[in-house]
Amino acid sequence: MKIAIVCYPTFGGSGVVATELGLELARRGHEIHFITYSQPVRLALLNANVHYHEVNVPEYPLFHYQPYELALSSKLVDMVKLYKIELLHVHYAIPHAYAGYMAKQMLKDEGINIPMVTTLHGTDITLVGNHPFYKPAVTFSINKSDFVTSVSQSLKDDTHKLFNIKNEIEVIPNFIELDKNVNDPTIACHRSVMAKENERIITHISNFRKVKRIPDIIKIFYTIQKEIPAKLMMVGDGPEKEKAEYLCQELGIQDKVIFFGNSNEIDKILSYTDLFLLPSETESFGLAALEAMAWSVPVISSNSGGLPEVNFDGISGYLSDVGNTDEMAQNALKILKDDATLQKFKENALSVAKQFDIKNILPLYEELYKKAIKKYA
Ligand code: GMT
Repeated sequence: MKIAIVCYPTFGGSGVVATELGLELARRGHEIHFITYSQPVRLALLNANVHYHEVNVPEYPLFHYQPYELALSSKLVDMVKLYKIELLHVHYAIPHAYAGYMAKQMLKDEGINIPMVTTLHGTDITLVGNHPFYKPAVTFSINKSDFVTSVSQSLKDDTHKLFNIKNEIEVIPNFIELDKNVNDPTIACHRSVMAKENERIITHISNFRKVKRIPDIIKIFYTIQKEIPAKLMMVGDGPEKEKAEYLCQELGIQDKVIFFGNSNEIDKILSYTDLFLLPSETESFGLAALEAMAWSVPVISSNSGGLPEVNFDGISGYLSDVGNTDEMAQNALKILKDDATLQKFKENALSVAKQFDIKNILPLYEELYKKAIKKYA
């Protein structure tokens, strides 16, 4: 199949899912065209099956806001015609489903009928999309998609609660590529640079937005490090980062917390991590937690949104109410207190992650694509 994938190219779950999906589809022989404003961060290599088409929005003094949707839909029309693309898969409803629908209409005018699959990721529904400024356009473009998927049951339920959606929404959970998690003989060496042998390594990875509750992470770690030797790895960048750096100084734990900024070495960091923290306000799925679990890292998370569908309480980690940092810290200590308990949680985390193996999830997308293409055949 020839598929166009539209996504955000930045660090962030929806872009990561879209990129990994495209790469695996390409490995399976499909021709994939990523169409977005810059090369997706996880898209290292282009090859005969993986193309990237940049959407350019020329600056013009009259425009206070550059019309990205217009440029994206025009690019989609051109690329569909040039490469004979058979299907559009747009990730994140805003503005991708809207631009995709416009492209469909323009193509229809030229006698080309192309199906569009829209995948809902989370904040496009729960935070941003739900805003009255966007709601009519988001509702319209979801209803005009040929097929709609959501990354968790919780997100599907939220979508029905918040929008008047007439389309069926199929839940296709996010996935993980487990095969890459091979034993790297240099892991011990990387670990020793970050922490002493007796220190537990705790990690958080995100885009440091308010929804991630970054101060909660610092509070949880503050309690942990009072009880056991530990280091905190804070990976990513965003509006809450600086505040967190100050908070660490105020608490006098700055020497125990390392702020990495955005990193392309997530796998390396997770490979020597003992515990992952994700106390988010809401999380439609929590891909970062799954990525950690795939590296046998147990997770302390909130119980909001789709997190209970990924992190199993008392098995792959623990879940608590949003903001209950005391309980989160106590649960973390329960896991970290001795090697045998930690080892058990590590094994469990990996075995839960295996349920989300890309090999089990990808055929669900392939089936959907076939159905979508058939609709207009
Ligand atoms: O929240 C983020 O870090 C980014 C955001 C995105 O759209 O890139 O993530 C959303 O989509 C991810 C992939 O499906 C999910 O794993 C995240 O849980 C979801 N974020 C929220 O719901 C807050």
